[in-house]
Amino acid sequence: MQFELNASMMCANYGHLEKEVQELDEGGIDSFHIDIMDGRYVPNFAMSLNDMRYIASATKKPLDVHLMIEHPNNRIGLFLSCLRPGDTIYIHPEAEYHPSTTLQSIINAGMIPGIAINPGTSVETVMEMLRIVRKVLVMSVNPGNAGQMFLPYVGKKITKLLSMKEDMDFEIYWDGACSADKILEYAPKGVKGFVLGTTLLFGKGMPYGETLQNIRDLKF
Ligand code: S6P
Ligand code: MG
Repeated sequence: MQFELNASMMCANYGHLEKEVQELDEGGIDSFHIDIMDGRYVPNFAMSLNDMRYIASATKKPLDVHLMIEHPNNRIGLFLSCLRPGDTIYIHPEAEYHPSTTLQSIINAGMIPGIAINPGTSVETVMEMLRIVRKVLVMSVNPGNAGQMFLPYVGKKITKLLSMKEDMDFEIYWDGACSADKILEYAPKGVKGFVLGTTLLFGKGMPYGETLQNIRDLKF
């Protein structure tokens, strides 16, 4: 079964960030998920530009930057300047007046454009943007914090997106409270990648490589 595992770096141990990145990299993580918050679009702050720059310098694996900020286009150059071609930027469409302009800036810079869809946002609301993006990050918790409970009503939206992804040419990623049973259920249906945080990867007292291998060894 082919699927990607992405590490939610806001859940990492910042006392040993170099070791965390190295262990995840060598343990077989596919990409590093970088949560950026502004305390306005969501009521929290998470990672900084410096964290992002450091991680980009410490690994050759891709970065997926999840912008939970108002009007990302006002600052998009700052984020783009920290990234390498082939990295991904997700924006929340409702945080921008002209989200398709922001997505075009991401494309023009050689990055992969994505949108993040909140639990309370319908597919219909973002329909036109599905034609522009290559990745759709489905939030299965409300944005702003790690360690929250899965919101089961999101399942129907994933089913709807799965039925559209071939025609509209995008891939689906899962963000929030991702557990082994969710990977077992949704990877075979076609969800391409899963963001792993406190539910499955961090703070378990187990080497990351072992956890990642256990996930890849799940019996589908
Ligand atoms: C939430 C953020 C997510 C979390 C991730 C943590 O605002 O976008 O990326 O960091 O969900 O995983 P978990 O397993 O603690 O929910
Ligand atoms: Mg995220």
